[in-house]
Amino acid sequence: MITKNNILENNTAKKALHQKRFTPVADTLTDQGIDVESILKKLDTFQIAIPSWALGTGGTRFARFPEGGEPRSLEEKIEDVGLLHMLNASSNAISLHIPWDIPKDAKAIKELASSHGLLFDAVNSNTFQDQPDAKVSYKFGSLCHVDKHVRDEAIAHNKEVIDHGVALGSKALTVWLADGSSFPGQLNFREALQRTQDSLQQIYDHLPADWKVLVEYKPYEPYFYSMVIPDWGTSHLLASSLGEKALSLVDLGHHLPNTNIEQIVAILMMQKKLGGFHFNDSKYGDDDLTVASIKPYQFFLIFNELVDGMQNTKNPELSWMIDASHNLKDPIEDLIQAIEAIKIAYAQALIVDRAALKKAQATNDVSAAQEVLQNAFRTDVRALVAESRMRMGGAYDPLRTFRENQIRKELIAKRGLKTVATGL
Ligand code: AOS
Ligand code: ZN
Ligand code: ZN
Ligand code: ZN
Repeated sequence: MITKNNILENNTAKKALHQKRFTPVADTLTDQGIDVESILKKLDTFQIAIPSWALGTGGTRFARFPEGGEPRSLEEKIEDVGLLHMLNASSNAISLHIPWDIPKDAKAIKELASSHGLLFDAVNSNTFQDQPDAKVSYKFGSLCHVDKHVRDEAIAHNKEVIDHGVALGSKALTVWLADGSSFPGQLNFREALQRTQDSLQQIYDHLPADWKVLVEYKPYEPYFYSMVIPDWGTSHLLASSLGEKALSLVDLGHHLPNTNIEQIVAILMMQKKLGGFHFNDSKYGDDDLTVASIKPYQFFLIFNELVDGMQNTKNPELSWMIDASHNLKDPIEDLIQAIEAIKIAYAQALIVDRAALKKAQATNDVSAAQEVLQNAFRTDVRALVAESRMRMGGAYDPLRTFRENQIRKELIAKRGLKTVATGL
């Protein structure tokens, strides 16, 4: 398997090539009055959590075409995230989904993760499937269910997930509810939301003092008439009524086409209620495609609001997580591309001339405002991202390194061709 030393040796070999790319962009930015060093420092420490369910090949409801060499256990998932982190120096955390990835021996799992330099970000509960030993069924909902027994089971599960998270050093619970209805009349909207709020309150009361609960929303799927938490407004309403530790989580694929997500980000940050992200991209719905593979400009505009919000609001620190499904690509390659896309958008948002933008806004100079944003978006910052990555010990070109070292081939040799990782 590839080592840190291999990466460093390769970086040294690429040094001249890198300088040729890095110097012109650094000079151009410096000429524009931008402090390149301070931008690099921000990139250096930026970390994005990898979900434990994204390391295997996903599928659609029609078929799944496994890549081979998928992690067969939580331990192997941690190894894969460790490998990713070694390559890109930007994914130092893992977001666990329970019960898909129950840490049987929390201490050992924590130690293994830390040997790879990894922490645990938000833990995710799962009340959208019936597990083999389930006492109740979530077919008609979980926290919103009409039957108190079912709600109690779902609440107890969420509390257990918090407990698992505590043992691992995690600091947040993400709740995504599949609860909803597929036909008019099936659910009383008001009562379903009220039951959900009451159930969430019980989960909230189980949170340790330094924890957060992140409430995800989604307009449709798996139900196709109504979802109990369909949009950011409902998520925000719940988070506000629950208390300070409750925040909204934005999954980029959980909006109807053309929704202005950047505005949602701005509003939630103004309210100090944005908790974090599930990064992915979407063309039609919850497609879970690679970050910025479809709408890179929108993604940049979202980061532009994030940077503005991080500088000018008191919004709490955000949880950055990927939530993607890899149907056609090698999951590790896809994650490498996702992290790269996130860092590019972040870097572009950091080089936005905020003073010029403010001035354009104050004088209603619409053309100038557009120029400011597009100047940043059209700057090729890849060499900046590479510079920061190499400073942090990552690879000059993680995807290339992954391929040249034939890592997937090695994983297949070790784990087999017909392995199936837990997840969707
Ligand atoms: C589902 O659509 C949501 O994006 C959730 O975050 C979900 O828990 C995750 O995708 C794992 O399936
Ligand atoms: Zn999500
Ligand atoms: Zn989703
Ligand atoms: Zn999604």
